[in-house]
Amino acid sequence: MRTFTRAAVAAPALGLAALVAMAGPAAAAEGSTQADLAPSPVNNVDGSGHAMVEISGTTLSFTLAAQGLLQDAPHAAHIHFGADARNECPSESDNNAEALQGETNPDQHFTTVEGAPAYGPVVVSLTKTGDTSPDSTLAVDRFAVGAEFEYSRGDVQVSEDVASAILDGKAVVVVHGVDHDGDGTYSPGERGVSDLDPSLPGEATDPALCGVLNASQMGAMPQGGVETGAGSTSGIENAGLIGVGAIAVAGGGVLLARRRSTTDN
Ligand SMILES: [Cu+2]
Repeated sequence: MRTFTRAAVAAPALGLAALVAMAGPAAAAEGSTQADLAPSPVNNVDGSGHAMVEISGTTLSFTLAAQGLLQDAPHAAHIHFGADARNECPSESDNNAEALQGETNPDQHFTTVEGAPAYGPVVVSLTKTGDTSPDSTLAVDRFAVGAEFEYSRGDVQVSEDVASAILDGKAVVVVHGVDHDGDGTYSPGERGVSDLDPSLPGEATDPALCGVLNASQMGAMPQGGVETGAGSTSGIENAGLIGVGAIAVAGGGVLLARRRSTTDN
């Protein structure tokens, strides 16, 4: 009888250990995902790109490459995800014919907000330095500058939900910044000011490239990376935009607020 009693006591203890063990691997999810980036609808970008994202637990590392973008201009880039989003890149039918705040000629311009039902809010800002949270959504002084770029970062901390979404193929990489009127710089022009932040031209925040992160095979080498030859030698125009970084945080707050409202549902 004594052994029976021990067994009865031991069983629940084992059960608890098993639960803890099961919680462990979930938090330590590992994997590699990649996305081929293609032009967003409507915005007439003739560019492409590639993103690779690796997850180890709640630590993320990434490489982002793009080409064919507006030269000498900063290009905000993020991982977007929304539990209520379609978890895909937007299509032309997502273009809202009704003008958003600051938007003119809405049928000719596809804005970041219009893509939100497809890809959701920002969950990671793919900055080159500093903060990588949604607070840095429009921190244009810390994103890559130029028509063509490639950069990598590690040690980006994300939530377990975001890590899972990425590994499940539900996260979307979006690179922003287009030159609708072809004047060689971000200007309000016919597009107007940004619906995310009226202190920025809409051209600075409209989506240029998009791609869904999908699981890649173990050990697969990244492919389709963009050659970084004639790198941008700018910095002058960029310097002028550094000042809007602080204001940009307010715009990030808008996206953050959107995120909260969607995730709380
Ligand atoms: Cu974005």
